[in-house]
Amino acid sequence: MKLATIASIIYPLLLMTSTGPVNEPNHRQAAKTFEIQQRFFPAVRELFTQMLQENQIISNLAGPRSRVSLNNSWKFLREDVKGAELPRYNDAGWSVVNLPHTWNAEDAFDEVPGYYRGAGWYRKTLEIDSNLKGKNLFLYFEAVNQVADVFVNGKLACHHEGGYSAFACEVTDLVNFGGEAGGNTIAIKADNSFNENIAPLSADFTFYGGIYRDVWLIATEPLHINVLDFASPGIYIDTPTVSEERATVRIRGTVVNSTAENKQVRVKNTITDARGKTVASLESSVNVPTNGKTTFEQLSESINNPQLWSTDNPYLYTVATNIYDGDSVVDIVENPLGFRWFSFDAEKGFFINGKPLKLQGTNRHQDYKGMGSAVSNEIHRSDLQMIKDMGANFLRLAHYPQDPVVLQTADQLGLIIWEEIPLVNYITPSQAFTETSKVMLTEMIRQHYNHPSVLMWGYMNEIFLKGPEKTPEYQQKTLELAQILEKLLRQEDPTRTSVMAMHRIPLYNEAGIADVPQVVGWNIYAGWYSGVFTDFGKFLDNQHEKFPSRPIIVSEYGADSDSRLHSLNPQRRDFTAEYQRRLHESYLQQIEARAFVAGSSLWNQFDFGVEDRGGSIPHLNQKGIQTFDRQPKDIYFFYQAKFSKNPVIYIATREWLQRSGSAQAAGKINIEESQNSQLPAKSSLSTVQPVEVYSNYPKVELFVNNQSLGMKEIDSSRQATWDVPFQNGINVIKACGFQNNSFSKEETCDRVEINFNEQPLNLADPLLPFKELAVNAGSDAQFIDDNGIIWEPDQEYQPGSWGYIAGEKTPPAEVENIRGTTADPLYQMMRTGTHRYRFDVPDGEYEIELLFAERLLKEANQRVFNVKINNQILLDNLDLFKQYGMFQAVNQTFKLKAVEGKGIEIQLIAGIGEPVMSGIRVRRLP
Ligand code: GCB
Repeated sequence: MKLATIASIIYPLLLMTSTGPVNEPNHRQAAKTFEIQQRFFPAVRELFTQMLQENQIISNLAGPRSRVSLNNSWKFLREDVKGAELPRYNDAGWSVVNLPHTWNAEDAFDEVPGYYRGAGWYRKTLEIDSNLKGKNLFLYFEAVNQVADVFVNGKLACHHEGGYSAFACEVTDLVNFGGEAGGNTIAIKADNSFNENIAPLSADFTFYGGIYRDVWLIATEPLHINVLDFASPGIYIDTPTVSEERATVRIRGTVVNSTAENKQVRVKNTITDARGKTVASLESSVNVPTNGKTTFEQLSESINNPQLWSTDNPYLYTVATNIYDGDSVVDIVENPLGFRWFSFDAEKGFFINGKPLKLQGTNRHQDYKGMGSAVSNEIHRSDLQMIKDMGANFLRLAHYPQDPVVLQTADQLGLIIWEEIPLVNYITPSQAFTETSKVMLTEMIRQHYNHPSVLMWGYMNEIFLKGPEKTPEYQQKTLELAQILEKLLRQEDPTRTSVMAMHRIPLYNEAGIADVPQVVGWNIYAGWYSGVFTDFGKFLDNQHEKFPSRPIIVSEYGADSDSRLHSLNPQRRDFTAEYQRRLHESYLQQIEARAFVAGSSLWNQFDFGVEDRGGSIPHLNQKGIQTFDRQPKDIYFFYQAKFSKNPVIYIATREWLQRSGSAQAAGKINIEESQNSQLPAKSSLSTVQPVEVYSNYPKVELFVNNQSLGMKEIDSSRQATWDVPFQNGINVIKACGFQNNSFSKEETCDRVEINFNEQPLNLADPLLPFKELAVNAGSDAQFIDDNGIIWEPDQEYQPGSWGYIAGEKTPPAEVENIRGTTADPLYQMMRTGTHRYRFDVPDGEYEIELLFAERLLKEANQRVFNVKINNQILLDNLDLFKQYGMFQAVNQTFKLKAVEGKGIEIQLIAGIGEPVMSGIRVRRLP
């Protein structure tokens, strides 16, 4: 047995034993395997590395065209080194990685600002059997971010710019066959440095470097369908006429001849339906000169009663293109085909196959927790499945072309696609930038031309957001670039619609750029970055009135959220799940109320990586309605209840299963009252808080601890709310959907358990003996930390209870990453100024933990203060910046006794500047 074979058996086994059970979901397993690969005990790894590094052997390929994965076992080094393209280069010390791979999966999430943007090398040896002599060989990269130089046996095979499209390079003349010269060395230098000539120059996502999609070796006969036409399938299919009754199909392509003679070839296209039945055959003959290429075009006869592709019934045909040299088939390529037609109307919105359809959709970035952009095809597929399961019919692939499997899955699931190239925030007004942008657009269109799901191509997102001074000259250059790309787009593909996404400033209209695309997309964050929810509808109405002939899509809207933050009084930018829900509920209603809005794509389906963001979870954009590892947030089910045709019943508080509150604060229900109602009194107090249910049943009944709180009608925003009296401890909540007042099946019910932590207003209440209390100082939101501790929203002191006396709330700035903690939100909010906190706890021994961070001042001696507890100075001349630096989480713990009914008083006393405090935890010692 070969060493490589032994290694390939033992190594995964070793990985398995060190990564735990193998029946975990694939992506988690993959993430762990990846982690282990990075950290595995170095000596053992080195041994297996050597063994795995034997040649990958390519032999005996079946059929006229074959495709072999080159994903496994690459040597990798994350730096630029001289001579790494040469076969003799010694890469023994490099790590071994499998593709897809990125070198930024970790450093884009650590506490050190910035991430590696530079060059990295990948090397691999490949033995190609001599029986492949005479074939044409290509390396096919689905994407490398962002510049790639591909070397074969030391020679440059191709250079590619742009990190999100595929490219192919022919290597026929560069390879050795059989064991000659020890196989072939494939070396790729990838580089994700900033490059002013390559978009994106700036954007709200991380530019993960590396070979993060699949790599293939393609082998064809010398007579073949063009592989090098911008890495497209070489075949372009469209439907010049299409209706419910009949359709015609046009098929274009290019045949390449690298034989030594001119060839007369037959091109035969067979169109089959989903069951494999042939519905049309097209045939023609083309003359292809030696070492040349010839294009062909065929038009089918009329196909009667085509099955249409739609979002409800995504019916796919297949077009098989066969190239014949005499009687033998020398190449076969298959492509999908869907029959559909569509249009946009500025007044009435979107139509597909003659029928109106509101585009109900979402946006998606391609990265995943722990993996960066290097995600498996399985994840791409399951992402789209989750979007489809939500009931969406529309997906904007923001802000770049995505993996081939994404487009295939969209075709199969029936998701309408808007795809775009990554010109985001600003441009470089240079010829070189224009050229790379044109190549990106051509690649995207040609590579994904045959996907019936794609209806819209975009080429700019919020292009006036950042960048250089927006001088009239710069505006003019940006407009010109838009016009160039628009023209190219329409030449390349007159069958689709052009779109552009813009943000809410007048410049797009003033500079004329909003007049360039056929459909305008607006990204609106009213009620998040500024303003209120209803500014959104007003803005749309205003645009529609001013530009009545422009079709409009809402291309983005959303709010960041963190499942650890909750509020009964949600506020703009508080990152609570509740605020996110309110915003989405309001926006969707405003979208639905406007027939002229063709549809919308919410921002964003999944949280995604943005290295330089510092929200409540650093390095993430948290506007996902699912987390970075795809856990649905409560708002996901609002959309499901709105969009899905399947029955939905969902108690919208799964992100908030640990609640707290005090009966008096929320409207007291005392023991007598609860005894008089139909609820049995289980504890001394119960606290009323709202619970919402999302459902598409007409009526829903809610039960709390088996007692009905009554049946309610579900309103047009697919929800109903109950005031639930929570009792201290576990509360079982059940909601059941009713079709026609009759309900029988258990599966129409949803059930959750909420652990309620009753906080009496009177801390000395003997019915609920005081144990502990944690305060999220300066914040109106409740925060649940990794240990399950609930940090209560701040409140003003009332005798008998607890709270602040004086001071002010200081909300966070845009970007704040607090080091040394995962509880960033606790430190990002604080109380500022000379102030006190009182806790009227019973006498006893206590541990008090105080939380601080310097978030605002960049110098020492600007903020110096004392902290006294029960009149004793415990922190003297605290200068957070001087002692700990900026953005560092600081915790100080003290023990003391509360005596003579005096409770605990914490005083912050200014020396220089204003004192600050972020949190307090008071715990009674046993
Ligand atoms: C936008 C951008 C998108 C951002 C988003 C946000 O308008 O198009 O790239 O991620 O806003 O969350 O701010």
